[in-house]
Amino acid sequence: MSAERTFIAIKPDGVQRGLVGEILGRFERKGFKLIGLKQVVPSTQLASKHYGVHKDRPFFSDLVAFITSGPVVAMVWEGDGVISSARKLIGATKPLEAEPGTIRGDLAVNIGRNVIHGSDGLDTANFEIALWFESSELADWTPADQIWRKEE
Ligand code: IDP
Ligand code: MG
Repeated sequence: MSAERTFIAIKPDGVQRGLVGEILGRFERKGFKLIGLKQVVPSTQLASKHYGVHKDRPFFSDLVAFITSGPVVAMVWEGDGVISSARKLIGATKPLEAEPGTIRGDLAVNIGRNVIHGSDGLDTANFEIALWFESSELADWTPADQIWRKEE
């Protein structure tokens, strides 16, 4: 059985503000394993599918327009409990309510420019990974320090 994986994306504001290394480094330093990484300007079709759950919300068209406005850094990270842990690293949706120490708490102020996306559950993670990545773009590998990364 393969370990848990999640889909993480640095949104166009994070890329434009030069925060890619800062954000990527937090996941790396935490001890999660990088499985896939690419920069892509998403199509409207891709963005609409990705945010399909929000299609009836008033901010949907702005959200899709924003996410397709420039490069997004799309990633897959793997590790024990990575889905919920990544959500904790990211922080609350509203950056002004996100705890200091979280990515949004430290790096953002605006809900429409909250720098990063992370899958909110197992089904969402599987859906989003398959939506953004071909399986050939995902690398299964064993870090040399794997023993130090296990939960117990
Ligand atoms: P999440 O990114 O923390 O999972 P969701 O509720 O899934 O938050 O919303 C997806 C994205 O839509 C948010 O990250 C944010 O950029 C945007 N969004 C959510 N609620 C609002 C809002 O009330 N106004 C504007 N944008 C919003
Ligand atoms: Mg969400």
